[in-house]
Amino acid sequence: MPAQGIGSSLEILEEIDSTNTYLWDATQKLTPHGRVVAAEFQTHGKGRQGRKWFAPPRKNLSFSVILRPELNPGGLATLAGACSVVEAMREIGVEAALKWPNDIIHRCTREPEPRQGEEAERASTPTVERKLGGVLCETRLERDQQTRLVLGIGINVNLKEEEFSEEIRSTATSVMAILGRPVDRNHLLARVLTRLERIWLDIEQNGGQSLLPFARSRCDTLGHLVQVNQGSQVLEGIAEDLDETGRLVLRMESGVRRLLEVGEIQQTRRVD
Ligand code: BT5
Repeated sequence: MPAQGIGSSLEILEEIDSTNTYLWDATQKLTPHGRVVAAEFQTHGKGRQGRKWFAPPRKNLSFSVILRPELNPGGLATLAGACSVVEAMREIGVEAALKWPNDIIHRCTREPEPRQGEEAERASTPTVERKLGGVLCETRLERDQQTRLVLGIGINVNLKEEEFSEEIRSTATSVMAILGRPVDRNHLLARVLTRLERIWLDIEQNGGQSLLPFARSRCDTLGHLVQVNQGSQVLEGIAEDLDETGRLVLRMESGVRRLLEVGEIQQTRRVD
């Protein structure tokens, strides 16, 4: 792991409310860039907008990284977190993908119903997406005008399907469920941090020039007709692209393009 970069300081806590909250509360101004805090168990793991993040003890990866960029990277920070997980997953044989803006998903094949007169393998194969992990990026501007970010990442690693809480059992999956064997969580964490370090340098030095093509190529959302829930409104359109700051380019039926910074995707269907 890099000597001065992300992961050069790594603390593993047995139990904490949330690794994101911990980094905001406990460390204040002395926290160096790249410090990582992981927890074996979070009593109040957080998702976005006050949602809960579920992870039983010692099965998953739940960690947060403190980042002190020169300039606020906007949506690129969340993309960096998600893409470092996607890349690390692919290295261990898990075909993970990014679901904009902050989900790491895996598509599994549902057995096709053979149509009459058609062989099973020729029938179109529907897939279902399952959530493998998520990113929660929180940003604050300090009094000295420096931006500070806490990038929290949760990955379902060695969970059996029956160990998921009931409310997410049909929508979540884990590395173990996909590969059929447990994986070493320390090695996986090291992989993700190494990828994150590289992606972060690309953001700081080149504005994410390498990150963006990777994110686009691994973004399951692109090319889909989607509904994006923005709290006050639901927008529908074709997810066309990610712009240079990580925003989703949504082409509405009218032809107008909207640039979305945040939102909840309710994916509908692929349009080729
Ligand atoms: C996220 O929020 O996906 C961000 C998750 C970030 C978790 C990490 S763990 C380390 C750090 N410390 C924290 O306290 N948080 C971060 P969102 O897109 O809002 O998704 C939340 C929703 O995902 C929930 O409402 C559930 O429906 C679902 N969910 C919860 N736990 C899950 C899990 N383990 N696997 C799959 N889906 C889950």
